[in-house]
Amino acid sequence: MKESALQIAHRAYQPKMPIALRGEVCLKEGERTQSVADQEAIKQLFPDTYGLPVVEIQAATAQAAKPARNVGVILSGGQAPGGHNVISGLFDGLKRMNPDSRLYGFLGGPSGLIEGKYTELTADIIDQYRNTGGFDIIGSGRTKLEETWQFDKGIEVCNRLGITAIVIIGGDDSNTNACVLAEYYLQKQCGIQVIGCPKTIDGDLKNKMIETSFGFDTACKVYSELIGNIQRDANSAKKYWHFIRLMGRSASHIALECALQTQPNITIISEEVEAQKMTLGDIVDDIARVVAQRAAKGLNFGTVLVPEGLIEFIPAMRALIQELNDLLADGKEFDVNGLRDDAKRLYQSLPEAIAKQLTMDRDPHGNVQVSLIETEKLLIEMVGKRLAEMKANGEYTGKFATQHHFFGYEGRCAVPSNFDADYCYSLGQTAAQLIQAGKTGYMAIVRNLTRPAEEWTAGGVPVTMMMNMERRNGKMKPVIQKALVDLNGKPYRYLVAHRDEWALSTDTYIFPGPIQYYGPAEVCDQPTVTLKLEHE
Ligand code: FBP
Repeated sequence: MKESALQIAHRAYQPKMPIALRGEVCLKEGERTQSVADQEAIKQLFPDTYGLPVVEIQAATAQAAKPARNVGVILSGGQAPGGHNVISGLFDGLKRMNPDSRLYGFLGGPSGLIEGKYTELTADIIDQYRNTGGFDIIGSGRTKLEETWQFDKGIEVCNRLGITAIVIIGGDDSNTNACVLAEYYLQKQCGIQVIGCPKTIDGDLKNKMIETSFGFDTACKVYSELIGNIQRDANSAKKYWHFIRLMGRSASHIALECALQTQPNITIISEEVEAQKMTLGDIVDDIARVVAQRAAKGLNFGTVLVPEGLIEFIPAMRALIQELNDLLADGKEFDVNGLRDDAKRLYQSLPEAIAKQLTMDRDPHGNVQVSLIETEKLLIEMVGKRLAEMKANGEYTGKFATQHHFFGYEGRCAVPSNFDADYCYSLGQTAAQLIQAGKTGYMAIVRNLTRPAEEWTAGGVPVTMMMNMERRNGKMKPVIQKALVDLNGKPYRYLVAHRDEWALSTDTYIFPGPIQYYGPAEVCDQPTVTLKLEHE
């Protein structure tokens, strides 16, 4: 197989690790914990994994020899840069504890466990994938692990391979399922531990204990490079408004981070739209106003960042989507007459393409597939109409030529930034230590991430601590609480403080350029602006 120069050179990159993970370790246990909400309900559902303490890994003096362990690993959900480094960190951590330990990768996501499809990950295989993007070492999938028969199949497969621990690398839903699995295996006393790792480019798996999910850093840097390039083009040709939709599912963390990195003219934040109870018409009016103001200064160009989940945050649209979710639950056929009157009216008022996109198949977790809804085109169409009205009233005299973009898949498998390469490798090593310590129902965590890697801290957080009850597929379910953009947080407040200046200016664009892997730390090892504003 032919490889790029970076691929070859980068295999030798040695991820930086916290000091605590470099030698012998011991675990320090904190106080017992409780879930972020709905404590009684979560406790009843997770009697054996509820209330466990947070644990921190600390350096220790030489320890007794460790037994060899057979461990299985699963990549779950959408790709995120750094997944291969979680696996190589886990592999190195297990082998360091006992060279006879073995790591099995389940193929194609959680379904690999149920169907018994696996491969043994040997040193040769791992070495091919060190510091690379993608999840192709074993593949990923979105099968939901939630049924007892699936859990029992998992026991059969693990027993066959002598596996006594499974690491699930996934987002909030996959880690919720990891905890359900951990609880079931504990109750069955089948001797299989389950550990999670916080993955998702969306950045919405973060809380008091998890500073950021892996992949967010690289994905935002890739998108910001592209946005910066587009801004240079816009500044040069001065003839297009670029509407750029950014992945991220419900939360606007990616749009916000990219805005902080590139300073576009307009950034929509879904959480703000919801808080201000804005309608689609209000959003369109706001954009049209800035387009007209720039046109009055002779600037018929600009950039607009649109978070992919926007549509769900417009209150009337959210109610419609909720009704559609319930209507479509369990694969039911869609019938518009099943909607209540106001939802039906709104549905019928939408452009046909968007209405159709809203009724497409849900993902296995019952979520609407927002990446398939072309909100940027909807906005271009509606802003165009609004500007035509303004022109007729003499309120606007410019030209509105547009380009639309959707950045999502471009960033999910990029070569991980040094930050993600280091962070993920440390997460994998942490997972190995949690397994060795006999923990289950925990997620591996690495914190203090705005500091140099040697000062990071590592440990585990019980998954039940992050849970609350939410309505999914028409039923109340225990799930890890999703983190949306905090409207009192520093990253959002920074945007608000600069938004008017960025809207009308010609010289505030920032051009971040491509991710750098070699060179000075201030160029290569920087965390996201969001992390810096939140934690420094
Ligand atoms: P995860 O939540 O599984 O990490 O996936 C993130 C994501 O990239 C979202 O940003 C996007 O909406 C979705 O996956 C797209 O899903 P798919 O890969 O199935 O097209």
